[in-house]
Amino acid sequence: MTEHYKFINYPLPYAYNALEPYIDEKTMRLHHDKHLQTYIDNLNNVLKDHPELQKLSLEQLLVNINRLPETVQTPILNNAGGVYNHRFYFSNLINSNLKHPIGALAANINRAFGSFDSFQKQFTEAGLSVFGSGYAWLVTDRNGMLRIITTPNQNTPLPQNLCPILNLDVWEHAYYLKHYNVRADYIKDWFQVVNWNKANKNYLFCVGR
Ligand code: MN3
Repeated sequence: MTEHYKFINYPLPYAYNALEPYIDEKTMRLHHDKHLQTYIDNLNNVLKDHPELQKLSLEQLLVNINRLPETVQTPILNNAGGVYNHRFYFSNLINSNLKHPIGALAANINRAFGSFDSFQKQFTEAGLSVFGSGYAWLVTDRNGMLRIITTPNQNTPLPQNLCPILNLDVWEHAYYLKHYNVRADYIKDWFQVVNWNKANKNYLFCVGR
């Protein structure tokens, strides 16, 4: 994808109510149309005054974050990160009957974490361990090994050369309307709407890169 400035907010690849009853329509509307839109608008505003950065993709901005002009590092980290993380989150959700990993990803989750059950426990713990706002991620490292990590705020795994397979948004805006303050309930429901087909494709991309 060679998308660069000026970024736009693509529609969700499913209806706002498609993830009901696990993630509610109102949350999806606000999350996509307000929260993600704000990150897009703010990113465009930062880039407006930096023509030298306008040809860079989101990934290029984020991988090279420490080499950007110092004054734009934080706003680009927060806002390009906000766009990247939300697009990734939304694109890995679906309401289907497939509730577990498939293919090469399934085999390697078993290898790395013992079983899908054990993976779910460890991933849930990671999501619960994020203090304040951030994400839990399933990534591959530079050796292609699966790892669970967390990132604060809108940081991404990209500068650490980690390749994302799944991310779980644990900012309160992702769940507060339906699950109130009970992040564990949201994580349980999120597992019902993970797009494991897409996750397996992400995995194959990551180990082939
Ligand atoms: Mn969010």
